[in-house]
Amino acid sequence: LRHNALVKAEEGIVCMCEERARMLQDQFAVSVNHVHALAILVATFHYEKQPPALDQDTFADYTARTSFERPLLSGVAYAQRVMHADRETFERQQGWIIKTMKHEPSPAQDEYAPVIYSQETVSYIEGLDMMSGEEDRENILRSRATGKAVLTRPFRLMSNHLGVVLTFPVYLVDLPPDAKVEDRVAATAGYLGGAFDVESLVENLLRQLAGNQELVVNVYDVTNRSNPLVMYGSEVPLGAPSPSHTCTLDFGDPFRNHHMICRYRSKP
Ligand code: WA2
Repeated sequence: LRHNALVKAEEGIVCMCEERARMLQDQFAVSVNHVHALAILVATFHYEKQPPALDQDTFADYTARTSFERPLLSGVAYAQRVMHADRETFERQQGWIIKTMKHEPSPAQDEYAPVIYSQETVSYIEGLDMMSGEEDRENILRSRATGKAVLTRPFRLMSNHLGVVLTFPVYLVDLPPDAKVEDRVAATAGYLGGAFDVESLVENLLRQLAGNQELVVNVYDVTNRSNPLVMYGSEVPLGAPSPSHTCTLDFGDPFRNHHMICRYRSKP
């Protein structure tokens, strides 16, 4: 009997964990797909029209009205690539100066990635050089070198919530899939991205599921197997061993690996 109860508990946790992993992965994938479409929107209306047929008001309106398409993103924005030689002209045209993510005037850099369009929910990054933050900068460099969607490791976003940033590159010209890195970098116009507010939006998602009370869910970035990074959930060490289940998650960036671990809150 005791054995049976344990088997039942283990089967239950497998089902509940797989349900949650599938749900999270699906909501992540639809959000990434929609950001991809926004990157194409910027390429089409900002760069392929002369003069640009896009401005902050239009971007803010469109992204607010389509936010239901990006259930796990707290907001999206477009950062333009600005080379140092073009900084003065850019700042004069915009009427503001490029600031760092610490809200100081940006010191001289080879290049910058100031946010020119933003969803209102993340309006606090407007005018900030996204290359001034380590995680954002690494994302920008990796996205433009690969032409693909990339994710940061989990870190504290400017909202102060734990999450990850998603970045898509926007190019000035159409590039073949096998384009060389230097050609990709040379053709880079800017970066369309958004913040996955994992801490609050995944909490919301899980709260809606049956069995939420009894289950402890953790998500880790396990890219470096020997140093798993918490992406969701608490890091508290476990007491007595209880049944647990691990599911692999695919968030679409082959450079990163993630998994979910589910346990019962108290021994069943
Ligand atoms: N967006 C919102 N909150 C953040 C953040 C971010 N990055 N970084 C830290 N907190 C415009 O990759 C380009 C968005 C960066 C895109």
